[in-house]
Amino acid sequence: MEKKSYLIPFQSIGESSIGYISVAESAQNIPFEIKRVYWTYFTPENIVRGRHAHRQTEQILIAVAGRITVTVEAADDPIPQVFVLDHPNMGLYIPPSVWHTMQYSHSAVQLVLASKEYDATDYLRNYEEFKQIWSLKN
Ligand code: T46
Repeated sequence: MEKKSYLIPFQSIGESSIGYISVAESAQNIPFEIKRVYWTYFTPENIVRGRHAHRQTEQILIAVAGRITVTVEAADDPIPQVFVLDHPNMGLYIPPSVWHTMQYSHSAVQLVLASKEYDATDYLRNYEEFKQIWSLKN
């Protein structure tokens, strides 16, 4: 059984009169050592990004502004799950071997915490290959 995608609620430290801070820390609330951080912004609303799975990289996606609709499909479960990230205190953990796509509201800024440095060979960008590799494993 592969690991599943799941939401990670971050604590909102503060109050409305002074604003909030949320914290991601490897030994505390992140299930891997963070090796890379990147962010995505100014994505037109009609664009679907992603359309890939990772061989090894684990990630957490956070909509630090705006709204992100993330669709995930686990290699061992053909029924896709849809997560709407619309609050900066919520993260979505995506394990390896999960096909994912993202759509962004106009103002969305996506922050991603990743368990590995960037490596183009870690990406599976062909959906048929993604399904085939999984079926060969089982
Ligand atoms: C993911 C989703 C959530 C780099 O050179 N270094 C990097 O660390 C990253 C993340 C990307 N790039 C280059 C590779 C491509 O030439 O940036 C370009 C766009 O990457 P991509 O088409 O993979 O972008 P998205 O938005 O479809 O996917 C990104 C991440 O790449 C991916 O790992 O899971 O965000």
